[in-house]
Amino acid sequence: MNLAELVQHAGFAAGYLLPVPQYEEWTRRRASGAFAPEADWIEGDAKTAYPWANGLLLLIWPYRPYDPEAGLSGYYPASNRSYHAMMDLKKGLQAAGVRAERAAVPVRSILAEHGLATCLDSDMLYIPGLGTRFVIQALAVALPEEELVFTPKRTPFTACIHCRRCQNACPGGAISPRGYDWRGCLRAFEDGPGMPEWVMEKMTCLLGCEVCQDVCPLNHFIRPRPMTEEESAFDLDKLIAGDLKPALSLIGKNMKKGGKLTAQAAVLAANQNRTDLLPLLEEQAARTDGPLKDTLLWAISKLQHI
Ligand code: B12
Ligand code: SF4
Ligand code: SF4
Repeated sequence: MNLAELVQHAGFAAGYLLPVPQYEEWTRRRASGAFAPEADWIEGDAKTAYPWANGLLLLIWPYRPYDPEAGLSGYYPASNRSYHAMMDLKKGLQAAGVRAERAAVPVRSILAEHGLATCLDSDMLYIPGLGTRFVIQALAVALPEEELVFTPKRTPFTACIHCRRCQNACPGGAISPRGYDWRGCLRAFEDGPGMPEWVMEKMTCLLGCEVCQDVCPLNHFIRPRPMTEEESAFDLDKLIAGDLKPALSLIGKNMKKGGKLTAQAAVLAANQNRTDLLPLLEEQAARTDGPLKDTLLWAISKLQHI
């Protein structure tokens, strides 16, 4: 078995084999409520969570963002592709007799600790040559002793030029001289069909927020790309009409969560002044109830008052 070849064959730009960590301070901070609820499923003490593993394979999947007018985060389609690549790699390892399981670990802390990446003021992780535009996947592995060759630690480095562009542009005020606070980050409130009004007012794209990464000069060497024909699945009219299947096949079924995509499409339609979508929004509102209906009504009211 050649681990580097398997990683490359699966389509990852890099795979780092690292010791299984045990982050007591990280776990304590999380328990004190310092982290967003989305971090609840992560195992700070990976040694206890994966006692059979002797290594962690951290996998890096770079991607290009979409043109800003596409109104879609490039991260989530890339995340879905990298997830399937990781599952293929897992099967390849298992076929070679190596136990491998997806690991829910604090991937940024691990990469930063080993000098393989560095954290910017925007709270995004940066890798030279990739900017912040990459997805990180992790596999816990039980490799035979002769294969257990860890990636050497590098000297920690800095990259942020503290230009404050992310701070000035962040629509929620999440980035300040005191650091990043998830309570101001739009993405933290976009997981369901209902969203706080301040989030809806400031949303600029579907599936998360791209603003701090778009403005960062450390990303400007990465050319955005137009959407493909297949990605027209994210057209707002289709999502508002509830035609979600083609879009979900590109981002994963777990993104469905109670009308979240339809809700985000309605909000974006309102923020983009898409009065042409008013009849469709009204039709959908008439046959919906609960938080999704409230979101549709918010979008309708906004469009009616332009
Ligand atoms: C919870 C979570 C969120 C929360 C909170 C985000 C946050 N910044 O804390 C919400 C839902 C808001 C969110 C939003 C987004 N997220 Co998110 N999120 C996560 C998740 C699941 C856990 C992160 C976490 O625990 N944060 C708590 C912080 C404090 O801990 P940490 O991540 O370990 O990182 C800190 C340490 O590394 C520490 N540190 C710095 N130097 C050193 C050195 C040492 C030795 C140590 C030990 C630690 C350390 O500083 C880091 C930053 O505070 C990770 C996936 C994962 N498995 O980790 C993805 C992840 C961080 N998210 C990611 C992305 C892409 C996003 C969004 C861009 C999505 C979008 N398009 O909207 C936004 C960006 C928001 C932002 N500016 O950070 C990517 C980031 C990739 C990258 N290049 O950095 C990740 C890694 C997912 C992935 N698998 O690729 N996310
Ligand atoms: S925009 Fe400027 S301050 Fe913000 S992360 Fe990028 S380099 Fe750092
Ligand atoms: S993802 Fe958006 S809301 Fe969150 S910190 Fe970046 S710019 Fe601010």
